[in-house]
Amino acid sequence: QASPPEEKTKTLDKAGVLHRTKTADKGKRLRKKHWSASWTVLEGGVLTFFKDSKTSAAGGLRQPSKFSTPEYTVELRGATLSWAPKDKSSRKNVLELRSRDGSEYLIQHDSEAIISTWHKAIAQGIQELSAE
Ligand code: I3P
Repeated sequence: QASPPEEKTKTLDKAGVLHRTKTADKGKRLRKKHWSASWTVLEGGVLTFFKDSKTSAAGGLRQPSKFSTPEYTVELRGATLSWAPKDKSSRKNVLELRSRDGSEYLIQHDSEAIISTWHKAIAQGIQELSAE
């Protein structure tokens, strides 16, 4: 099946492996945190967490959905991003992303440099969508 035309003009903003966990689903707080390392792609105003870092990274940067399954997709329009307060996690370098529909994700990387580039890219994505 051919991709819709808008798929082809999307620009890939960023991709890499991050630790993430979902903490709320449409306003409902989830009881348990399950951190996992996942292939993560920021593209066209959407942040996609793939199921498993090994299998999805093998699919390559472009069109990873052909090779692996997205686990969560977060529409950045109307989302907010901030550094997570200390009580949200014992980990360092944790970002908290809240989608407009009330789902929440923690995003983490041990490298401050790497998490900072994600912070910048996601914040920029959110800002660009709000400016439209
Ligand atoms: C949780 C697990 C998480 C941890 C969480 C624990 O235990 O260790 O990694 O979150 O802390 O409850 P379990 O595996 O038994 O579910 P962080 O790594 O983000 O600190 P929390 O209870 O303070 O959220």
